[in-house]
Amino acid sequence: MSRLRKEKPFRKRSWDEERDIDAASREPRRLRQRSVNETSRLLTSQEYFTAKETNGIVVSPYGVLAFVEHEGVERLCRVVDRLTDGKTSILSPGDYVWIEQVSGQWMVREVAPLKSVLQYYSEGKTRIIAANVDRLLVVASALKPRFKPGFVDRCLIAAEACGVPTIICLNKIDLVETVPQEIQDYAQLGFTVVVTSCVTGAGLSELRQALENTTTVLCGQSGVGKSSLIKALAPELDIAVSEVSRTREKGRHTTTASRMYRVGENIRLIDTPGVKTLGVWGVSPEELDYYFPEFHEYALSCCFRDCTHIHEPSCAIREALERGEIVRRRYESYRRIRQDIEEHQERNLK
Ligand SMILES: Nc1nc2c(ncn2[C@@H]2O[C@H](COP(=O)(O)OP(=O)(O)O)[C@@H](O)[C@H]2O)c(=O)[nH]1
Ligand SMILES: [Mg+2]
Ligand SMILES: [Zn+2]
Repeated sequence: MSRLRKEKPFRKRSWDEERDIDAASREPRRLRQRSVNETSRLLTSQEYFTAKETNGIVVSPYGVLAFVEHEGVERLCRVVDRLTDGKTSILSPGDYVWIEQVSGQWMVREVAPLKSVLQYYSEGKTRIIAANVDRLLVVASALKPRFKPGFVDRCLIAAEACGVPTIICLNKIDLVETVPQEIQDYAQLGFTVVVTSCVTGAGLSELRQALENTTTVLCGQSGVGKSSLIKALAPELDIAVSEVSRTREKGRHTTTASRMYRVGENIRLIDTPGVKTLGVWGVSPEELDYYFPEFHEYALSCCFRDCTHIHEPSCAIREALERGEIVRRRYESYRRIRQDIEEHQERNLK
């Protein structure tokens, strides 16, 4: 297929060199300061962009068009050629843009540099889920679909690799008698956990509180109740839940068919129908242990500096595991993810 334009669409690295977050993200991950659920290092959107530079925020990109929130209303805009490849634009939900009207047609003329970006890897490509997000809300359900902590682990790693703090939400708690042990483990590890039900309303005010003043992306398997949660927080919104939304989204060719919703004055939520799983392929096997915070205090005591914590003698992590100081399920999750990453690397080298 011939391209309409030769030049690749591009985003200015920065409008202001001091604010070049790309430079920071080029540092090796290990060197970056981190702590579980750290939130203070992210500037708020208001701090980062002044009104002069941008006047809208992308709600949902659609081919060379985009819905943009501007002056409190949603406008359908055309995206300037420079920011498209003729078929799709480089915009993601959450992108800050400058829009203006040209002979009656709203146009996206400029896009701001990224403050943060939530992305995943798929088929050797980086795909952006959302831009300028403050949080990732990892949604799981207690039942229907069955609770899969391994999926939650992967989401936590993918978010951490993007420098995006996380909240874990266990929904559909009305369907079970007790909160699963794995959820209690996450809380004990220092992750923020909220347990909710869209049916009984349990935990919803706590969830709202946790989301206050943020732009948050919801991710999780299909059917866990992401759309229902948004609807529960903002009943006035017209959101499709369940089967309807799933079939409709199949026809869309953008992989990031996500959409931003405004909940009250201070909360923006980005629903991600297309994201079944966040690949953690951006993470190398050697640095995977770094994404398991409970490993940190032991990892330095392993006999081998490049210990994989799988087969080496005198492995402090496996010793801690035997003593019951590391949760076995998390360790098994580490092994599985590590194996996946290695297999993925091998496939890509062939
Ligand atoms: N029992 C129960 N069902 C729920 C809850 N939240 C959502 N559901 C149902 O789960 C199904 C999938 O919900 P949906 O919001 O479309 O999930 P999504 O695919 O993650 O957006 C729908 O039939 C909802 O009515 C809940 O808290 N409890
Ligand atoms: Mg949905
Ligand atoms: Zn080890």
